Amino acid sequence: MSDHRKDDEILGKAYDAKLMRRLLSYVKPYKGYVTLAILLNIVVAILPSVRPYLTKIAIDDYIANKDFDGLITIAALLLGTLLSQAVVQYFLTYFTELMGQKIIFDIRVQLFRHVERLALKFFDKTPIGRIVTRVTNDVESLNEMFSSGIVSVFSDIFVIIWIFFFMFTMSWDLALVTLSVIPILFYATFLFRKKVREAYRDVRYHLARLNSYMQEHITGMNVVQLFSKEEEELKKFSSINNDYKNANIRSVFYYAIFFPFVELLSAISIGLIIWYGGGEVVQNTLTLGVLIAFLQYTEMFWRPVRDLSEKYNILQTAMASSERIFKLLDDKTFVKNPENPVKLENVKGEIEFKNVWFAYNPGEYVLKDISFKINAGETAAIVGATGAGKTSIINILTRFYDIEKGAIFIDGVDISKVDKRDLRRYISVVLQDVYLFSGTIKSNISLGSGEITEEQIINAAKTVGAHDFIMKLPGKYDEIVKEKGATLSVGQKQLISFARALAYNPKILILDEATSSIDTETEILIQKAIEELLRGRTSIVIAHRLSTIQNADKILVMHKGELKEVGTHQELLARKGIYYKLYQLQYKDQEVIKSN
Ligand code: DCP
Ligand code: MG
Repeated sequence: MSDHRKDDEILGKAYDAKLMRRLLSYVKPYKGYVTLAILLNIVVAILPSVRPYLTKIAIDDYIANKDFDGLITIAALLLGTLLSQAVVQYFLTYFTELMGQKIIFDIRVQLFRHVERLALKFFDKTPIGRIVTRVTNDVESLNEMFSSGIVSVFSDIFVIIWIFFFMFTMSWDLALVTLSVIPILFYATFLFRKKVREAYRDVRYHLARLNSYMQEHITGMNVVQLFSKEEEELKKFSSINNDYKNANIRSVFYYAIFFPFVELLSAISIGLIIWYGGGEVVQNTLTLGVLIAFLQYTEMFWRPVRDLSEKYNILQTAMASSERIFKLLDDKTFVKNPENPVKLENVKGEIEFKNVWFAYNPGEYVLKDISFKINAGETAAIVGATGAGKTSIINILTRFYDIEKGAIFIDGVDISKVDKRDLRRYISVVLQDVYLFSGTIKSNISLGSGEITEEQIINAAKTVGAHDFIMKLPGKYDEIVKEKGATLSVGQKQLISFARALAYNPKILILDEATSSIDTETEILIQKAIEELLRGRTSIVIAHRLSTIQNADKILVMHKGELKEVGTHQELLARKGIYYKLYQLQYKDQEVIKSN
């Protein structure tokens, strides 16, 4: 957790050359847009800077000489610059937004593809909210940089350059006087940036706290309500919310000081123009037109200056975001695929574990020296107390996690030498908690696989006994599954997940039996369904039902990460060991429902 906290606190430099180079690599495919944007920026910058100069000509050359035709020409020119500025601005905005959207589209795809490939180990450590934030908020702040940030920095700089150019050509001494406040401006900006940067870090930190608190509590809402903890949770939330508010107010405070201060500086330079320039006009060393043009230029000058300090924040946010995005992209928690994978073909389904050691965290072994063999077509039941390592056996057989020592074989082939996708093609897993996706019943059975026909879907549903209840739904197989199947019962969801496993007709079936109790009628359905599922294929069942255990060819008894006993129900009972005790404690009282 603390590691991720740090993630959100990444403050980053406002400009980091290495990060920027990597960011710019995303811009490369859109070089054309960038060139166009820069050209349009130059035009957009020069058009307004010409206007005060035109004003000066109007006053000094035409008004002074009472040249009415000249005035009309100037007026037409002024109007022309205004109109063309509007047109160019339109294209500029359009193309830069387009470019920004295209770039972040690419980044989002890359992020999603990367996250899909990450090993489950990564998700054990990373809260979902954080990954979602990367793909949404962080990418969005990059968009801001690409579309409004970077490009308009150019136009701000060009505007300033043009203003300087016109000011110095008209009167260099007045230009120097006007710009004498600039050192103060630089110093103020420097202080402002530093303060805002600190405040910004606080804001991010408190926002991250707020988000993870919200996420946790929405996920666990039923628990909160069951135990009537709403009031207390609200109090905790309010305190976090309050910290966040205060952090925001602190950051706004600096803006509230800085912007009026810039206004003040701008007023001072106007005062300087009127005092120094006015004096020169009186002494006839300066024309009135130049004085008025200078007043207009000063007004124009401060807007890009103010914008630039805002851009600084955009840049800084984007840098921090890109650092977090790249950190995610650089996370290489993959389950390694062999370079020259062995092809699994005509799998019969024999499974063998040879001296397997496994740990989720280095050194903390949850599976210790496990060896067993399941022949093709056999059903093996794994039993053991909670935390004994049953689910872990499944996790390593499907290569969600890699083992530390030993080897696992399917039909005599070491699975670490097989491509993960190839391996998983032969294995179907039905998990303890059924996960349904948004979509239809049909798409939840086929998981969108084009290889599975409608007929196969319906057959699978019929075999596991899900067909009847599906046909009673208003939309039948096209019924929309809402919110992870919240409108279906636990038993119904299980039947759907059985159908899903069966539709793939796997050689090896793994079933983590749910412990949740269901009514007798559904229980009969499910027992039947399980019998169907296991028929004719190698199966490993983490069994909680006595019926499943009794029907198994082999029972593997796990105890604290070790495989303690192997045998049939009768053999193990006769042994009077761990299984015997488990049976007395857990299974004996289960009524075996005769399904036929
Ligand atoms: N464990 C872990 N990290 C995970 C999953 C589990 O550190 N991502 C630990 C918790 C247990 C041990 O591994 O101490 C074995 O967990 P299993 O999930 O294999 O336990 P079972 O499946 O046997 O338990 P249950 O019957 O409760 O499902
Ligand atoms: Mg388990």
